[in-house]
Amino acid sequence: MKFLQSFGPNPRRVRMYMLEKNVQVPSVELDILGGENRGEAYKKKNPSGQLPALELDDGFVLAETVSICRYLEELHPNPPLIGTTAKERAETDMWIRRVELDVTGYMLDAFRYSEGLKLFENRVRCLPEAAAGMKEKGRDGLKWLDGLLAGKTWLAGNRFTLADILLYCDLDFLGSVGQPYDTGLKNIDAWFKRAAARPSAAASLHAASAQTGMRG
Ligand SMILES: N[C@@H](CCC(=O)N[C@@H](CS)C(=O)NCC(=O)O)C(=O)O
Repeated sequence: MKFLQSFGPNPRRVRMYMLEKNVQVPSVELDILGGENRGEAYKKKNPSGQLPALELDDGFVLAETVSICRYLEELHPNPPLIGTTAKERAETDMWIRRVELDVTGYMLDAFRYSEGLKLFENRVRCLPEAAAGMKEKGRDGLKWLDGLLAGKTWLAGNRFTLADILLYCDLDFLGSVGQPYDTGLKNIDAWFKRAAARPSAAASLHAASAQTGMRG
């Protein structure tokens, strides 16, 4: 198995997940800032041209951070980061969808259309005119999550899950590229500090973060 990875919040999600699991997979580094992931060689492996991906021993290439983590969870169930019962797994999935569809998906696309435009304009269709509204949609979603976190340690209550990893890696990155969360969201702020204090948070940060100033 090979972990095809780079600097960036999505590869970091899988790095943090693997650190939490104490799982080591040999990795191959791609130059994401130089666009190696958009070249034909990589797109033959992952047609989306995005990182990360997991190349299995039979040659199959699994993309999408959540799908990669779900696969690793089946191989390495402990400690559970998705869930041990049908209800727990579904609950984690519910939070993952809320995080990605109602909060960070908007904010990460808005980054591509504004602060990240120079990097992305020749890679994907960019909608600069939509950026401001999408940032607001993301902020609305985060405010909603703030209310849902009241009285809880993690999104799924007492269980630290993949959903927390996704939200943490995305918010940490977004804060370094012009979309810091509102620290007036007291539940999000306390939750963020708890997530940042886990050893896997610092250990998953890519070396390129220091040079670029972007936390990924
Ligand atoms: N939905 C994908 C998103 C992957 C993604 O957006 N990866 C970013 C890195 S954080 C990327 O490849 N950006 C460079 C590019 O699109 O050229 C996943 O969950 O893996």
